[in-house]
Amino acid sequence: MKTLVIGVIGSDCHAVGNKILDHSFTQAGFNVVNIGVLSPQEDFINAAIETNADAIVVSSLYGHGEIDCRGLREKLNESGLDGILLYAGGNLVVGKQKWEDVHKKFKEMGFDRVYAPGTSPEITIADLKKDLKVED
Ligand code: B12
Repeated sequence: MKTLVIGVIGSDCHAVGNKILDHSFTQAGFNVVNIGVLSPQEDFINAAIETNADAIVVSSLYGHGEIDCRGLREKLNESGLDGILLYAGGNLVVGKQKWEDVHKKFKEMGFDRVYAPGTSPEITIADLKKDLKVED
């Protein structure tokens, strides 16, 4: 069974989507380690190390995702988690920035997949199965 660390990064307290993702990923057959809301980058890294995780799925809802996520890939690399699958989604930036620009920015920050607002968990589940080579 593949292990996912999920959580809401930074000073973000939006809790409902996190619960839904936890439920959806668990139902889809993943071992979910949910570090919850208000999670600093270090908590994602420590949880991934402690649980030997296969992927990290970061949520950001309150608009400060870019600041909160910047540097996470570099810190993962320094912690020996180089190459770990890293996704981000939610409402990653404030207001109405062009999605292509946001997507490009997060890809440049080292995220493997970046999801637009309103993306359903099913899409992420299909991508996780593909990227982690999970048989259906
Ligand atoms: C409820 C709510 C609150 C509550 C949160 C209570 C709680 N503890 O959960 C309170 C009142 C505390 C709050 C506060 C704030 N909020 Co608020 N809040 C909302 C609201 C109305 C609903 C959020 C919600 O629960 N949605 C339902 C769940 C199911 O949806 P979700 O959270 O979006 O999650 C789904 C998807 O995003 C997606 N998803 C999430 N993560 C990921 C990750 C991946 C990889 C993928 C693929 C998908 C994915 O899947 C989830 C499940 O379907 C939204 C507006 C809205 N209609 O969405 C604003 C909203 C999120 N809030 C917003 C803002 C700005 C704030 C504040 C900054 C306001 C302020 N100035 O104080 C603060 C921030 C507080 C903080 N430190 O976090 C903005 C964010 C704007 C942006 N990003 O551009 C929104 C969009 C409102 C708006 N239109 O302006 N908020």
